[in-house]
Amino acid sequence: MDGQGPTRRTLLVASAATAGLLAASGGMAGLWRSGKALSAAAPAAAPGAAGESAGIRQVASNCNACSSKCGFIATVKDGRLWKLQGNPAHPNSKGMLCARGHGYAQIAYSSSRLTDPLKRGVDGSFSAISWEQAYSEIGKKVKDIIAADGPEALSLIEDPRPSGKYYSHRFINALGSDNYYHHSAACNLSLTSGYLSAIGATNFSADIGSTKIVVFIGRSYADGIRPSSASTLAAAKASGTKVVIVDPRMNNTSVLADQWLPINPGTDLALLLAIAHTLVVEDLYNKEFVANEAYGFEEWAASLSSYTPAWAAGVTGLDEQAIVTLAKELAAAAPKAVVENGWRGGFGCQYQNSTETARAIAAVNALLGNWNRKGGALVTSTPKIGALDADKFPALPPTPEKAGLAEFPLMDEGPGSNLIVPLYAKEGKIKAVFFYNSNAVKGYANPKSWQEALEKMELSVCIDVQMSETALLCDYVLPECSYLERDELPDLLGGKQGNACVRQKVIDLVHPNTKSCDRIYAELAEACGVGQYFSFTQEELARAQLDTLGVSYEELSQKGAIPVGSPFVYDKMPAWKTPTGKFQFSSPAHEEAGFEPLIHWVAPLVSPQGNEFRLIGGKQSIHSHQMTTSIEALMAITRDYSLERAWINAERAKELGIKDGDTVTVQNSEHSGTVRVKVTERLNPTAIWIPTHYGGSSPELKAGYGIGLGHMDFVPFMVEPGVGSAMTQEVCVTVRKVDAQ
Ligand SMILES: Nc1nc2c(c(=O)[nH]1)N[C@H]1C(S)=C(S)[C@@H](COP(=O)(O)OP(=O)(O)OC[C@H]3O[C@@H](n4cnc5c(=O)[nH]c(N)nc54)[C@H](O)[C@@H]3O)O[C@H]1N2
Ligand SMILES: Nc1nc2c(c(=O)[nH]1)N[C@H]1C(S)=C(S)[C@@H](COP(=O)(O)OP(=O)(O)OC[C@H]3O[C@@H](n4cnc5c(=O)[nH]c(N)nc54)[C@H](O)[C@@H]3O)O[C@H]1N2
Ligand code: SF4
Ligand SMILES: [Mo]
Repeated sequence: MDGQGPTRRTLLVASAATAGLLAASGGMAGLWRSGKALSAAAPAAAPGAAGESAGIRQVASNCNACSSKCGFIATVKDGRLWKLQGNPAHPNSKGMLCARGHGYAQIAYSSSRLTDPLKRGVDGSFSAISWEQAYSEIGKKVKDIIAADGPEALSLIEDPRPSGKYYSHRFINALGSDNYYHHSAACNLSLTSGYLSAIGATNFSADIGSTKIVVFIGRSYADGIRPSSASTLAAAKASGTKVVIVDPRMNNTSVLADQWLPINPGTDLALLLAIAHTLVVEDLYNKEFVANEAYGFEEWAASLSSYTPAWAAGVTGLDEQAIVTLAKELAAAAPKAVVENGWRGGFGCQYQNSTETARAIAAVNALLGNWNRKGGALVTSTPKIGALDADKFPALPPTPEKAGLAEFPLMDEGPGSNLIVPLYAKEGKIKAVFFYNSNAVKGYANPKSWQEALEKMELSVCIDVQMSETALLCDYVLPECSYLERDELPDLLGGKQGNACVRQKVIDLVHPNTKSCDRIYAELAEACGVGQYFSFTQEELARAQLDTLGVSYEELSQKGAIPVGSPFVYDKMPAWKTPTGKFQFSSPAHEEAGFEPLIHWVAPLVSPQGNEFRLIGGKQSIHSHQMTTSIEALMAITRDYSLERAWINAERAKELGIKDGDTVTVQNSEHSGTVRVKVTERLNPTAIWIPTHYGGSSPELKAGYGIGLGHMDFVPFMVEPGVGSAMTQEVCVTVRKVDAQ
């Protein structure tokens, strides 16, 4: 994609600088301000005059600081990134970026950046090598492994990005393997797998803008940020929507909430089953829906008898009457009443019962008769690329079945469970792994387990922009340029209105020896002997893909986001792409795989005993997973507000002689670490809550190194039966005050 002229990159938008001027602080400020100051109020470019001559350009692109990929308009001054403004045309940003979106842009100029390919020596130290050497050594190893063990010994793991997900998948498939996985086993694999079995789709959207009451089960719009979600909720609240937060922690969305239910962690399923019980026993459910659209209702309804509100109160720690009242309020408002779809926090991957919890959320929405109704639960679609010219973009060879399908027969197959990779590595069945945009070692399961697995591998390759904990353990580290320095394939987003969006190169390469992932994969493929599958440029592919959608490449480049397809229509029932073609209260696939087919109670795997706490976690608005802790400006905020502190309930703290601000040791069989505490009434007493961004253990990422606790360090290697999620909160710890010296 080199050689793109200013015509494509240059946006003729006339917006005055309305959104936040990038507030660069700390060490990066000098780099950011190397050009002359541009007033926040100054028009960035006049209509029809791109401002090239004045050294100012604007480019539409999108963020890479989390999977929302919000659209922005970047202003570039004298070749340097000057500021970002949310793109109003982009469905996830709707004109706003979050703090991470601004802060993470500093990665382009960060001193933590990888600048050259690296090879790890026997002593664990890295030396810079040429791309040619990296490709030829990796290519030879891949060919040797295929010759000795077949392509099924290869694997690839990524957190998907617009180009990454195409090129990564195509690369591993071209080599003859379908051992391709997303990060999902540590994010939302239980959720997508559970919804697949109930509704035949991996997710739905809660129609919050039109609902009367919304219940959030472990999802916090004010912490796990997506700007459009937060603004929709704020507007709904202002127009009278009742907002109920179910969370062991009074999270920051509480500022928009009417009610907080401080549930015992891991017991949301009991609450949902008791709501279902009440709706059925009190005859408050939608009979037309269950008669026309559902499979297995009668049997399921009969099975609910023991899930009384009194039983659920005992399990969840909530008030029995509060459960009954909530069920009745939902029924009274239905179909403009919805249990929100969630993302990670409560049931994305945390517990032995997480998949079942997702099924139960779908079932409560079904009883409310709200599927595809205004103010209810909507199954929307995502635009799909059509067939491409097979001569130009050749079909891929057949591959053996993805590893993990036999072990986890109920998992959402697309992202799969990446935990099969360490499991198979330990058995000698997988011998090579590629990581793209993924810090699996620190975030997907216990880091020691990943380390052992990687030690057994014959080849490990990490494609990253900085020296992550995963990169530190790989044989080869390949430096990608940052998202601000590369073009990517169109990004297709679903919702009430589908959209095509685009990431474009904003600035020239900061480090000349870094490359974009399309080039890295095409060149790696050539070295591995399968270059014929990559005989096209990324731009040719992007144009061909957009042609199938009837979208102009030039127009998309200029606007950054364009609506595609028809808008969602209310009241047309979902297609229910389930095996029975119906909404499923009972799942034949579960039965076939030897699991209980009806949606039912499953207890969490472990419960805190004696002095123990359950270790739970969550997002903070200024960080993304572990990766933004390398950004000094964001870590400065962490330091200023001591955001790394663990939360502990005030009563429990008192019992343990712990005061606000004390340093404690948090310990279990896997790990022990010290951290300061925040003593609070805002937490269920059975839990200790930590922000999941900290505990960085790569010395190369200085800003975050050694600060706070790393959640996954405490989590034993485990997999949720059936789907293979990491069960990240089936973990108990003890907490004791560190005596003052
Ligand atoms: N700031 C920020 N925003 C992000 C991201 C990020 O890294 N940082 N990442 C994006 C991604 S990839 C994701 S997956 C989403 C995640 O978005 P969310 O799922 O909203 O994020 P979390 O903060 O993990 O979890 C939300 C809440 O779940 C609560 N919780 C924990 N255990 C339980 C439980 O057992 N039951 C219930 N009911 N609640 C529980 C936590 O206390 C927390 O307040 O955020 C997205 N947006
Ligand atoms: N401890 C812990 N574990 C977690 C989470 C958490 O918050 N804490 N969150 C969970 C959730 S919700 C999710 S979705 C997953 C997320 O899983 P990951 O996406 O693997 O999480 P990150 O830790 O953000 O790691 C992303 C990696 O991509 C690299 N990277 C950033 N930009 C680029 C780029 O442009 N190109 C390339 N090639 N690499 C890049 C970063 O340097 C980092 O090493 O983790 C899950 N596990
Ligand atoms: S939510 Fe924030 S970090 Fe995520 S893509 Fe949007 S602006 Fe970037
Ligand atoms: Mo996630």
